Amino acid sequence: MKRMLTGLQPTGVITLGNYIGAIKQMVKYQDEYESFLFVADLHAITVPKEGLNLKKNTKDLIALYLACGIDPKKNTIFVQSQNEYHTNLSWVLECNTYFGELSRMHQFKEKSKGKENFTAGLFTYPVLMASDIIIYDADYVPVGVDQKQHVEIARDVAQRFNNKYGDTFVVPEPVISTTGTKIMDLLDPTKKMSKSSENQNGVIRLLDEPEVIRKKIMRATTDSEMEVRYDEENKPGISNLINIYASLTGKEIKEIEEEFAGSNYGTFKKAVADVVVSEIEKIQERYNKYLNGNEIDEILRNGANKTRLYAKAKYEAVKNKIGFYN
Ligand code: ATP
Ligand code: LTN
Repeated sequence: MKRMLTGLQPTGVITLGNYIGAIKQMVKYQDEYESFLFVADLHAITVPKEGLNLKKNTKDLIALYLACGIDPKKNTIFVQSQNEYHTNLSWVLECNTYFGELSRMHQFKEKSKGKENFTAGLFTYPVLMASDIIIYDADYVPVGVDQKQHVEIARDVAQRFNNKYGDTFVVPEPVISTTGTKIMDLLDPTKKMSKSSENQNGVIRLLDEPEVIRKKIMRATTDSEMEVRYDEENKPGISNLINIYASLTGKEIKEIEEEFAGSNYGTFKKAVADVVVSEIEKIQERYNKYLNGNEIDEILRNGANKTRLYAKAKYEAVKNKIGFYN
């Protein structure tokens, strides 16, 4: 059975973008693949954030994974920092990754831009991510399009290691959903909807009150035309809402344009708000149940035990190939 793996950072309540870009895909494929889903807490400290409550965010994120339909019987769920083999392997991979490669990463360029002090961890972030993936021989990695470049570097590093030391790692492939690959900020649709965005009015969080979600969508930036038509370049706001609607209803873009031909933006926005609220309300009910129950600790204990065994075996194999003293 092919293996699928992805992680999200516990940097705040997850957004509709995270849900559509990453979690919904894991739910969709959990019957088809052996699935690994983790909390990328080591990545969450690459950009210092004041008041970041990692423990709380981690538990909340797991409760949200479960509430979104991730089945703990079909997925191995774990916390990255509970498995030290990821960072052990990451060092070895760093010694097989080029400075130039890491300098070209869009995320690094964006997050370091204009800053005098950014961490070395922000720079080597993609190497730890490669380690997260290849230590489990993951075949597929569902991510939003913003992370595609990082999965590509994981491929390059895996191939490079295999060429140098002999077949060791499976070369992973990114899996990007065709609709809604990148959900944009509602107020600034040229920017990705992001958990850590400063203006929360442009971001839908999975734990926002339904009324708040409706308001955010009704106030989303659009254009001065009247036509519900997909055109990312000239109509980024409407195109973003079409993407959201398409990902949640499973409808094609063409079908949506036909459905709303002749409707004004207000009618379309209301329809988008209805589908978003209906999906999120169901998630919120289940979230509260999981957060107040005691399943999570056990799920994480099992996840840590299982993944440490896998990861240790791979790391030992790597050490042998390199020729470290054993
Ligand atoms: P931060 O703001 O802290 O950087 P983030 O919201 O960008 O966080 P991550 O934890 O970095 O979220 O990403 C988790 C997953 O969600 C990744 O696979 C990423 O590609 C996906 N993702 C994040 N934002 C979006 C978005 N706006 N649209 C689609 N997918 C997204
Ligand atoms: N960088 C990713 C989180 C992440 C990840 C991974 C995703 C860390 N390690 C391995 C897929 C596979 C992000 O910001 N979403």
